Amino acid sequence: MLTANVHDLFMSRAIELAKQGRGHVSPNPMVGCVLVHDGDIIGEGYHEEFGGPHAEIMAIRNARKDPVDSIAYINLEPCCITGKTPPCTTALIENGISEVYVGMLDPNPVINGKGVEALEKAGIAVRMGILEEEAIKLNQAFNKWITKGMPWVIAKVAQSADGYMGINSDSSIWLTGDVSRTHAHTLRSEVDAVLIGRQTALIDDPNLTVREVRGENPKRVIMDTNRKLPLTLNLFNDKKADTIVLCSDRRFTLTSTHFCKYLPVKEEKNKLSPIHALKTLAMEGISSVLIEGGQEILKSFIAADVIDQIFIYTAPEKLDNAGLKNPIQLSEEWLVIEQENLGEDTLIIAEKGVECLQEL
Ligand code: AOF
Ligand code: ZN
Repeated sequence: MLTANVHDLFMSRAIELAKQGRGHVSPNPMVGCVLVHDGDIIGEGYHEEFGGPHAEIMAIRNARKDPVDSIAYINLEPCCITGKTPPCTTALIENGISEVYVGMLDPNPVINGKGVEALEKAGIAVRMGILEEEAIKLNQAFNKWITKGMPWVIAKVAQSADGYMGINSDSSIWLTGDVSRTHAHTLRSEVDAVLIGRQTALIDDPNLTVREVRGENPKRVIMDTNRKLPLTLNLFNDKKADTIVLCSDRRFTLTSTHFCKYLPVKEEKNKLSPIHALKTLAMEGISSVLIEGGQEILKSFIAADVIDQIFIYTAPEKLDNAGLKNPIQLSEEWLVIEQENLGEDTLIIAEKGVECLQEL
């Protein structure tokens, strides 16, 4: 009989393996699987790419001996459906797995609990909720996307010590240091899409790619109601990642060109609706979005109450009565979950109250 602590250790390894799929599996969840026989790990695997084999199948394939009678540790309930791949429950049953330890139920409504049922029906003992909090956190984007049809939304802002994002909306100024820049690039590499407004696209002419760290480039999304942005912008020419332009559905229909995809979105008070914009992106398979500005976009997303997580990078210098105030106020509904120094800067990460599994 293994001690409880050992179960946590094996699950923790499954979660580490799962993380290796980051940037390659979305909008599928990140899943890892460890097979243990007589206290030894005999096989490991993870979901490596969207459409590819699931973690359980990889672990069975990679096993260095017959997996019969081994225990499987998986951060997500095994699937029992034929999606792009056959059900993992069948593979676990057919390979004689004796016990399955699961991090969290699959929130995917077509699976949710039915995977566990299928295993138990076949006489496999299932233990739920091992490192559940970590398992939920790891797949927070997938959990929201699959249950609500909305992506996980992160707002990122860089500000001066006195709370300004810049001098005015017609100019661009770099406030934070190198460590913050690297950190922000890691953040980019962890989301499916980065979203900016028309003004930021015009003034900064950004690439929105991942450069300071190794990682996948997210899709680039620009809100441009009237499709007026010049096609000379980097985002339309560098071919480094897909570019999506969200525009008004009153004037435009869905169009794809070789330089971008135009997606029509509902208007509300002459602006694109943040909620409809996010739903439209979710339908494109985008499960997480990083909003990188500017001020107008941040204001409209805050007003629509659609932000899940906020990253505030604060530089040590003041800007003394500049014109562009950071519109994000951390009111009491926000919980600061992390605070760290990044060189001379500080980073605060805040989240809305964490949802429990039942609410997903
Ligand atoms: C698992 N193990 O490693 C993953 C699971 O289209 P498919 O076949 O890739 O199935 C996608 C669904 O399977 C996905 O929405 C989620 O519910 C589950 N993901 N399940 O047993 C895995 N990635
Ligand atoms: Zn599966």
